[in-house]
Amino acid sequence: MSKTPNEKPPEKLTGIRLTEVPKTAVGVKAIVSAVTHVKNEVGVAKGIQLLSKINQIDGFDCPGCAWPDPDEKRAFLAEYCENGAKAIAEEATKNKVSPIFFATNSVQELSKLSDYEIGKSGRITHPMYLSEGKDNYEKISWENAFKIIGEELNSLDSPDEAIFYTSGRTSNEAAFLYQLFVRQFGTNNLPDCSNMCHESSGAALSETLGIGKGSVTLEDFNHADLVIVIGQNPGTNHPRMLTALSDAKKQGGKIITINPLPEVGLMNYKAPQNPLKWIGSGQQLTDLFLQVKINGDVALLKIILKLMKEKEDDEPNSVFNHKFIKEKTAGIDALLKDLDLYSIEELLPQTGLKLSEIKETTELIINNENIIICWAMGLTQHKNAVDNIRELVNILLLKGSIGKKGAGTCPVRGHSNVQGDRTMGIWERPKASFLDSLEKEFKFKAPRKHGFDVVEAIDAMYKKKAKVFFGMGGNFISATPDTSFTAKALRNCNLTVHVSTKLNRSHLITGKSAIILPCLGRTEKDFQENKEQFVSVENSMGVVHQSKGTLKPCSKELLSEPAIVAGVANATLKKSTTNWSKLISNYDLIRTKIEATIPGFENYNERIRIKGGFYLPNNARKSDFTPTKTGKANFSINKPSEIELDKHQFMMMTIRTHDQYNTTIYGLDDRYRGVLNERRIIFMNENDMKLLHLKKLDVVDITSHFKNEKREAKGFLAVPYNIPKQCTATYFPEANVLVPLKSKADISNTPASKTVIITIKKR
Ligand SMILES: Nc1nc2c(c(=O)[nH]1)N[C@H]1C(S)=C(S)[C@@H](COP(=O)(O)OP(=O)(O)OC[C@H]3O[C@@H](n4cnc5c(=O)[nH]c(N)nc54)[C@H](O)[C@@H]3O)O[C@H]1N2
Ligand SMILES: Nc1nc2c(c(=O)[nH]1)N[C@H]1C(S)=C(S)[C@@H](COP(=O)(O)OP(=O)(O)OC[C@H]3O[C@@H](n4cnc5c(=O)[nH]c(N)nc54)[C@H](O)[C@@H]3O)O[C@H]1N2
Ligand SMILES: [Mo]
Repeated sequence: MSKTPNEKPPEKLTGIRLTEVPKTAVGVKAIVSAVTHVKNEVGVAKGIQLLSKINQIDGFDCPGCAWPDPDEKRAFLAEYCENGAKAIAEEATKNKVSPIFFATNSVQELSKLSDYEIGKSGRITHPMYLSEGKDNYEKISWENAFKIIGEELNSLDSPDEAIFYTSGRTSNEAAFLYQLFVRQFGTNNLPDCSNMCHESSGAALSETLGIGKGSVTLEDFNHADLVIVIGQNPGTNHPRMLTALSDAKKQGGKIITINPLPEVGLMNYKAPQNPLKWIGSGQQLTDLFLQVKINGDVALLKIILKLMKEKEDDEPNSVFNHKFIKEKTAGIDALLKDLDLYSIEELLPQTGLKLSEIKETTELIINNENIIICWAMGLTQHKNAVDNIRELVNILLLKGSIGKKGAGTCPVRGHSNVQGDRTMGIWERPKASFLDSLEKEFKFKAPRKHGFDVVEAIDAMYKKKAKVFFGMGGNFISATPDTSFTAKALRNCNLTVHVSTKLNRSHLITGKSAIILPCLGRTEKDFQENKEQFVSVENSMGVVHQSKGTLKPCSKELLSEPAIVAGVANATLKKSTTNWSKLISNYDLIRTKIEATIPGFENYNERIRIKGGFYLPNNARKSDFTPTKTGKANFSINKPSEIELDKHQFMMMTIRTHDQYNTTIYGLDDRYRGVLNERRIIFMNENDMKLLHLKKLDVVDITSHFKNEKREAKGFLAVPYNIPKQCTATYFPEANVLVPLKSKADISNTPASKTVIITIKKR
């Protein structure tokens, strides 16, 4: 290839406009924005057809977030949101990336575009091959594509030299087949987007409560006295959660929000389902807002725990639920002893808060019985991320606020089937019992050695210990940290393969050769042997339900994800005892196999046909903590952040705008934060800007510091914002070049994308 393609997004600015930060979320503007996106991408008629089927019982699961659907009532407008509409518009777009497109645009040329421009090119219509030394992808038959993949995989010295990544949109059926193929091939190298997402939640919850998933159901929000939303921006990322919060408030519940930013969606909300309420001032959601400093959460939660303990010491039985603690938990003495090691004075500066605010919060926790705690990436992407979540569990356990109506844990998942993929065995560290059942059912020897997670996979490719990268969805180069390092890692591979719907940067940063396998999206009809199929997915609350596309596929050449797995398996596995072609002829056959190997899927084919699906078993929901090591719910001892910034340094979190889905950029606006038509910005505290002699919209270069390493990102506009001192925010994925690969969470290995230490220099 003549020149190396760019792994970094271009530095060019797009013409920023700043507006007032809006006072309310959703309302008319959200509807207008949704309809405009749908109209522009797919057209009016098809758009209406699509919107009427999102999250309906006979429709498809929204490819947006994993927030659950109500078990019973589903109104036409109720079950989609602005960002869900954008997600489907993006998938159902009229724009096509055809063989002619690839013939006229070299990989190098395409890599000069922004992620926004690359994505807007559209849906990939044919399998494509970039052979060694070529500048352009060329059309290839499915048969030849599978053959090349099979030969490359079989030429490896060991199956552990291949990496099989998964993004969280893959259906249960496809995920199950995929992990089965990978294990029959002989490796557990199954990293997934979870490793960068809720892995910290899984680790903390399994250890403390014996299940890596949340415990609440949607109905619990109607019975909660107090909902705490910490490290999460539902107004943008899980808009339908605002309805649940609003319902909680209607029943008299209170809401506490803990976030470095006053995210507008949590502050004030106008329900999209109720046009009568679009006009007027909306509903105040948050009762108490704690504007915590980035990574100040453990310090804050420790102060709360200390205040709870003080009150309990003063007035026994006024705070702790002793009956629950005695019967259900282990480790309280160690926790209480550890709390004495910290002083409030010492912890307070890390939070950036006033003690009076924390006292008010503690009062609400003390005086309410049923507490739900919701969180997302604001807690999971730090060095002490697992501590963050375990500390939340400590609070719930002291109150006995779990395993009963209106109370419990609510880690709000990202991708629409990321939780289901894990249930199906997409995990680099599978349980022995899971492998035992696979072996029994499929009569093969499953590999037992744990595989690579995302960070380890990048390192292995960098060190040439792994030579083939296979991505089941996702956009590995743009989603992972340390963009330049990861690019080198991918370029070291002999072959990179992506199963994708839309063009993205990962198709351009390739191994010696590369293949794109275009697949059907959620919104499209899937026929196998002339019979229409449906798939199933699991939402954030453990409900497994159907999803069935309604549109004609955007190209005749597309295959479904299960069919692609079967194709690769047939071309790779010489002696498989599994009849891959038969399994994909009718997805009921795959579901029968899932039922035979994974607990909780009894009568899968029958129950998946029941309206709304079924709940998977959840021990924590039933107040049963026997699966933990002690057989009880475990209190834990956690550490506040150890990061100390020097005077010139800032903490940077990388967050999502209102106009993107991870690396898929819908548009260039962040309407809820008053930033239009620009993504290369850095939100800063006004006083910090003064100290650096920065004026609004000055251009700055950012350097991140980790151990002795430095990383640079150039050309960002400084935007004064309501954010705590020494805290800053930039957008993901533009700022990923600054996130060091080795800066990651203890235990879960999740990249610390919310605690990047930076310095800022004016141009
Ligand atoms: N429209 C849309 N929907 C999405 C996505 C999308 O990109 N677009 N992505 C999906 C995915 S995969 C995921 S994982 C989720 C992500 O959903 P979120 O976790 O809500 O997404 P982020 O933008 O990363 O926002 C993190 C929030 O945490 C806050 N925060 C950051 N650091 C800290 C901290 O140290 N402490 C506290 N208390 N708060 C902090 C930030 O200010 C921000 O409000 O959304 C899913 N849904
Ligand atoms: N700095 C920073 N980095 C982060 C984060 C952060 O907050 N900050 N968040 C992290 C998180 S929470 C996550 S989950 C990861 C996300 O990481 P990924 O899941 O890898 O990234 P996505 O952007 O969601 O993937 C988008 C691509 O998926 C493909 N796609 C879409 N739908 C389908 C489908 O139905 N099937 C198939 N096969 N392909 C499809 C399209 O080609 C699209 O370009 O990023 C992580 N990276
Ligand atoms: Mo995520």
